[in-house]
Order: sequence, then structure tokens, then C-alpha cells
Amino acid sequence: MGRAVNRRIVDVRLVNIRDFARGARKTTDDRPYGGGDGMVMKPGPVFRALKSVDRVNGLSNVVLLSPQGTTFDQATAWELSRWDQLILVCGRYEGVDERIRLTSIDRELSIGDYILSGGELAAMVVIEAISRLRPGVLGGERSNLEDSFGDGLLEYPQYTRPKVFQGKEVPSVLLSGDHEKIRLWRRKESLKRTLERRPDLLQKARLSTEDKAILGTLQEDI
Ligand code: 4FV
Repeated sequence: MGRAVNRRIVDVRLVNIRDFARGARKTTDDRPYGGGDGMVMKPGPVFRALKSVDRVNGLSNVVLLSPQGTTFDQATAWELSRWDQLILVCGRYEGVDERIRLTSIDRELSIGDYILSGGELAAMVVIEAISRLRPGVLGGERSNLEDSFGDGLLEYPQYTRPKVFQGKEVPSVLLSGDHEKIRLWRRKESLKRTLERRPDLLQKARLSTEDKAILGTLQEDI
């Protein structure tokens, strides 16, 4: 990310919502109408902060990070990586006043079903996942298409030197130099791992005839 920012492939700017708060104490939160614990982010400071951002030729998307959003995934990362500008709104306290959603938000994203203290870490996750899909960010043209979820499956097991570690050997096929055998072994391992750990992904994955044949044999073995 540092290299991407230094090489101006990615530009990350911060807007402090408190700079748009009013009153002596520049409060950004208040008690929830209807009672209850915790505080809510006031709509005014967030609304004014959003208004202060110069939009890049209109192709900008305002994203609110919150547990109520659709779950962020690689497909969403690819989609958002095509935008020229993303404005990521990071909540605090119990969340932002609903009228921010109703007036200013294009989409809502969650990075997972757990509660953080603020949306900042979720925004950082989104920034990293999207930035590495921009051309020139990954060193040595490392293809991000081979990543996990690149084709909707979990990645195959990876090995490097030494050949034997803790008494465990690198699978001989990977030492064979037979690229077709290696491709097939990796595909089988990806399908096997996905079937065992994330069968839900198989519904969405783009599977070839060869994949379906391999899956057939794997399902027989179960
Ligand atoms: C969250 C998530 C998240 C909720 C209240 C911030 C917190 C606090 N954001 N994915 N999970 N946000 O937990 O995106 O304001």
C-alpha cells in the first residue's frame, strides 16, 4: 500500500468529521431518541463532512461501513476497484443517524458479522482489498487472479524450501516439473479444500467440465 500511495496509483485522504461539528464542544454524538444505551453519530457533522469532499468527475461512490451492510467479498472488491473515487464513511458509537443513509449513502458494506468500535478498520480492509486490484500495485505483475476467490475457489496448498520440514515432505508432484500434472493437482486441491471448508462457494464458482468431473470423484470419496 505504501508503494501504491507513493507511486500515486492510490490516493487516500482523511476527512475528520469533528471538523464539521458545531458548538463549543464540537460534539459529534448524542443520546438516541427512544432511549437505550450508547450514543449515536449526529447527522449534521457527517453530512457537512461529505459535502466538503470534491467529487472526482462524478464517478464517485459513497460507502458506509456498518454491520448492516452487504458482506464485502472479492467480487465486490473487483467492482469497487473500477470506481475513480470511493468515499468511505466510518461510524463510531452505536452508528450514524439513519438520515445519513437516507440522504447521502450509495451503498453499505460490512466486513463481517462481528462488532467493531469504529468503521475505520473496516475501511482499511476495503482500501487494501481494492487497491491491490489496481494495475501496478502488486509487484512483479503477481496475478491477483490466482488468489483465493480469484475464480471463486479457495487457493491450493502452497509449499517452498526446504523439501522436508518437521518430517513433512513437499508433495512430489510439485517437484516433478510436469506443469500439467501440477496444474491438475492444484485444481483438485482447490476443489477439495473448497468442498470441505466452504461448500457455499461452489454454488457461485465458475466450474469447468473438468472441475465437475474432479468434484464428482471427490464427492465419491466423502
Ligand atoms: C463494521 C463491520 C462494524 C458498528 C458500530 C462501528 C461498528 C460502530 N463496520 N463491518 N462489522 N462497525 O462493526 O463494517 O460504530
